[in-house]
Amino acid sequence: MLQFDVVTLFPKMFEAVTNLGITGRARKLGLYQFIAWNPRDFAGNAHRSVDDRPYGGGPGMVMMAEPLSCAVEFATGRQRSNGVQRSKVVYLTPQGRLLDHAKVIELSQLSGLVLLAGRYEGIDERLLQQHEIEELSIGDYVLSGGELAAMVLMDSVIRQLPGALGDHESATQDSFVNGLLDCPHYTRPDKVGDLGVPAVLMSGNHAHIARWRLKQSLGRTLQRRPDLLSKRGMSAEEQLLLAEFQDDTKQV
Ligand code: 6GU
Repeated sequence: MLQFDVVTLFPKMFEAVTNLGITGRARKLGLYQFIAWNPRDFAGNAHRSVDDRPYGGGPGMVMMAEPLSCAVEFATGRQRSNGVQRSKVVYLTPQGRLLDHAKVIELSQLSGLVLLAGRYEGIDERLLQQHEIEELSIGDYVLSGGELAAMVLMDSVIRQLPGALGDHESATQDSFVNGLLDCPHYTRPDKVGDLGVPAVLMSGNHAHIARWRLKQSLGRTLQRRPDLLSKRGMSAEEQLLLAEFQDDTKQV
């Protein structure tokens, strides 16, 4: 079972992930365990403060190394006594490497993750020097704290755990699994206003349907995320399908 220990000033925020939906069900099935550690409980001073003004001046506050360090050590200690040989510690920060599907798969294969969610302007750099910590970001924009980023990471990792998804939620057809964006989807009724459903999806011909879906995936990826397509490359068959997609869309 994957162990998630999260160091956060707002443990309650994580109830959204741990109690609801696919990720809530996965926890109840025992696919992962979640524990939150509040650095305030490790603050040494009487006021239980966990932040202070930045050396050198400037706006905002910086999270102090000591309470965070204690919390991380308790978290890794707990994981060790629960059979985790080596916990990976991740600090969620806009300065980190971008989280992507490959990293999600890598993390889903570990047995212990300690997630550090910062608040304020950042954390004392010496914490990152004291511990082996991987810095990860979820995108090029700023959040008010690392909690939402940690929850994004948790959700994306948990859905990869064997048994997390039901048959009708298969992860193998998701976007990014084959390096492409997902194809368009349709369900009943067959008319929405004057909009119908592509005839091929009603044909019952599974080979044609699979071919159409791959063509749509290739076309959408070219239009919306050409960077993904150049990174991935295309087979001769796929190049043919993409040329067809461009022909199809020209006529509209
Ligand atoms: Cl990981 N943390 C914060 N505070 N903001 C972010 C982020 C993380 N990733 C993108 N923006």
